[in-house]
Parts: sequence; C-alpha cells; structure tokens
Amino acid sequence: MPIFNAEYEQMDRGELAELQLRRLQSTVAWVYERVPYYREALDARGVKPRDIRSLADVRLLPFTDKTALRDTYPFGMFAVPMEQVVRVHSSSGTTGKPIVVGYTKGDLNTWTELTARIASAAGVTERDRVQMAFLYGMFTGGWGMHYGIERIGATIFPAGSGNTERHLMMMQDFGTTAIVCTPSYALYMAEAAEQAGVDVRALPLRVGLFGGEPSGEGMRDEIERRLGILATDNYGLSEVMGPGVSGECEHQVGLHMAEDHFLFELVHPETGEPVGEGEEGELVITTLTKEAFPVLRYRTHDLTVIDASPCACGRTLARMRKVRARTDDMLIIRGVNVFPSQIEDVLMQVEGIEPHYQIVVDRTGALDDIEVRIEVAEEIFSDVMADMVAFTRRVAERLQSVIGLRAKITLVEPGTIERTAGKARRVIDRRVSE
Ligand code: DLL
Repeated sequence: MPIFNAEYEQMDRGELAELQLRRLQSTVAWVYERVPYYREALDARGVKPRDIRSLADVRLLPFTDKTALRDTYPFGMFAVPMEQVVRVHSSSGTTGKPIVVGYTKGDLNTWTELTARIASAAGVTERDRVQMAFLYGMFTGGWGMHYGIERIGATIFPAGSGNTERHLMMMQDFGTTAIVCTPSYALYMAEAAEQAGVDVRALPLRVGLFGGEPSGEGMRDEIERRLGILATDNYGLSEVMGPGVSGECEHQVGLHMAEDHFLFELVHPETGEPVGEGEEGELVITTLTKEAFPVLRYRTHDLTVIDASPCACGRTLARMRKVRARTDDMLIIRGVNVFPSQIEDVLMQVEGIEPHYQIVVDRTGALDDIEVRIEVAEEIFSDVMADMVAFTRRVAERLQSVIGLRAKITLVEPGTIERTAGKARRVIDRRVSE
C-alpha cells in the first residue's frame, strides 16, 4: 500500500522527537504572543515559552478544555487576524453554542496532507472513485476528507450525507470503489441495499474510510462482510483539526497518529497525571503546526492506549487503539460503571442481533433501570414465543456477566431504531433532562 509522505510517516523516532520539540517551542511562543487566553494561563503558572526545553516540559503547560473554547466564542481563541482565516468550521455539539475553529491557508494545506495520508493508508490511489457520504457543512468530516482524497488524485463524488437511495444508485452506476462516512451509516447503507435487492458485494466497492464515532471490531466485521470491503477507522476532532489526526493502515492494528503535527499524551482522567506505558488513558493533544487555532494540551475525553512498536506497514508513527469510550459517556447505573461500548461488544457476539441498538437509562423511584433495545433478524420474530423468551434471557445473562447488571432486553423489529446519516445516538439517559 502507498505511503503518502514517507519522509514523515517513516521518520526515525529520535528525529521525530527533535522535530516535535522545535514545533512545540514555536507553538507555545506563537500562542503566548497572540492569544490572550493562553498568555494569561501561562502567566498564571509562571511559565514562559523559553521554559519549554524538552518534550516532557509540555507538562508545564496548562490543560485546555471545552469550557475555555466555549467561553471565547466565537473567535476569541484565534491566533491570527480574520484576514488570514480562510475557513471556519464548528463542532457538532447539539446543545448550546458550538465551538468555532478557524484555518489559515497553511492550516488547510496541512489538513489536506493529513487526510490524504489517511486515505492512502487505506489503499486509496488515483485509480479510485471515492463516494463522499459525510456531511459537507460546518462539520469537519466532509470537507476535511474531500481535499485529502483530491490531493491523492482519486476521483471524488461529493454527494454528502443522506439520500441513501441516490448513494446506492451512484455506487452502482459510477463504479464507486471507496466510500467515506460514519460506520453506522455504512451499516445503514448495507441494510438499504439488501432491502433494495442490490448486492453491494458484487459491485466494485472495495474499501471504506470510516470515522467520526466509535465502533468496535464486531461492527467492523459486520460492515466488511455485508459490503464486501476492507473497513478502516480514522479519528479526529474539530477542536484540533477534524479528521486526519489518526487513521488505520491496511493492517488494522491501531490508528497511526500524525505525530509530526500533534503531540499526544495519555493522562489519568481524574488526576491529569501521565499513565504508565501501555496503559489506557485520556488522550490529550497539543497542536504543533496549527496557525489559526492552535491548542495546548486539549483534553479530548477520549480513552485509548498508545503503542509505539513497529508496524508491518513500515510507518514509524505510533498507533492509538480504536477509541471505544469517552470519559464522559460512562454511565453510572446503580453505582456500576458501564460503557456503551461494552454493551455493543456483547450484542455483536450474539447470532441474530442486528448492529442497531439503543440504550435507555431511566429512574423508577430510587432505582436506575437500564433497557437495551435491540433489533433482531426477522427469523427471531417468526420463532415460537418460548424461543424468543429464551433468546432474550440469554442476551440478558451474557450482558450481566460483562457489565454486572441485569438489563431489560427489548427486541424490536428490523428497521425500527432511528437511522442517521451522521453519528448514531446510542444512549438515551432519561435521568438527565435532555
Ligand atoms: O467527528 C471529526 C471526524 C470526522 C473524524 C470524520 C473522523 C472522520 P467532532 O464532530 O468534533 O469531529 O467529534 C469528535 O468524535 O472526540 C471522538 O469522541 C469521536 N470520534 C471521532 N472519530 C472517532 C473514531 C469529528 N474513529 C469526537 N472512533 C471525538 C471513535 C471518534 N470516536
């Protein structure tokens, strides 16, 4: 498979660390001079840009969280005058004001390179025909991936999200070989194709670039099987750039991180202290080359593990494990900590369960209840009642053995759980006012 920028993606790790330090030093100086928020935060800690003498000195810098980015809405964190900002995007938050981010021409150039790397790592070349099913708009997914794919020289069909019928039509008529969207939308497309009697596996489609939301190995297997493709995962967030932060190569053993443009740390979510080697922690990102919207030690809330061991693809960039959970999506039900990803993993192992589910948490009286609504294959419904009861019990028992709680299992007919063209909404927590 091609390596888009071998000079950087296969850089000697010692040289990479030197490059990171130089870039960290200039980023700290850049924000100190240009962003009042950072100047004040650094002054409050008595830290000056010249105090950054090694990569470990990143720990002298303050963390940045969503609140800081919200409080400075809309452009307060921009480090360049608006004349130099050529594009603005915003986070996909559904409540309140979004977080607004800006890009200079230089930032767009970097972003394009990084999404080109993602597509390239999945094997996309100029011979590919790529169908875009991410939203174009304030969301970073559509535009971010679009330019990277163009830079590779592949042909792009910028259809955008939604209109599944049109997507299926294009897929058949245009000879689409690669698709870009969220994993949940990929599954929805698979389902819509099956219903329409279209056998996607017989079409030229061969690779999928999926990201923007968590998905487990069970989900990946399902997508690969139903669409007959190689499915790769890529990760990013608007606050630090959008897609392009990390992505899998064809070996699917973790997401190579763009360490030449970002400094990654893993910290304990409560103490903020670094976790030990190979341990899970919250990903914290410092941008190293951003001009318009640099961030220092941004708390992503995403939990992962970093592995810097060599990869069979030849890239030297370290890999992060697939992000399955966020520190803030942990549910506490009757005092038990539950992550939606644990539930997904159990469900995906049960034959007859469709990859669409929803978790509903509610409180009756003093007790929390957890209900898992699961779509099941048509055959399960046509079975005798006793079989359905046994099936439900089996799922409840398996779940209990993993999460330690008895959940109410509700089987629903195929197609009844809401589908979105973007990120799936897996959890409805009625205990908190929505
Ligand atoms: O979702 C950027 C993106 C678009 C990445 C398209 C990849 C592809 P936001 O809307 O700001 O940006 O959401 C960022 O989504 O902190 C994660 O919690 C989650 N997320 C994104 N990609 C993945 C992934 C875009 N591959 C937030 N696996 C992040 C798990 C993901 N979670």
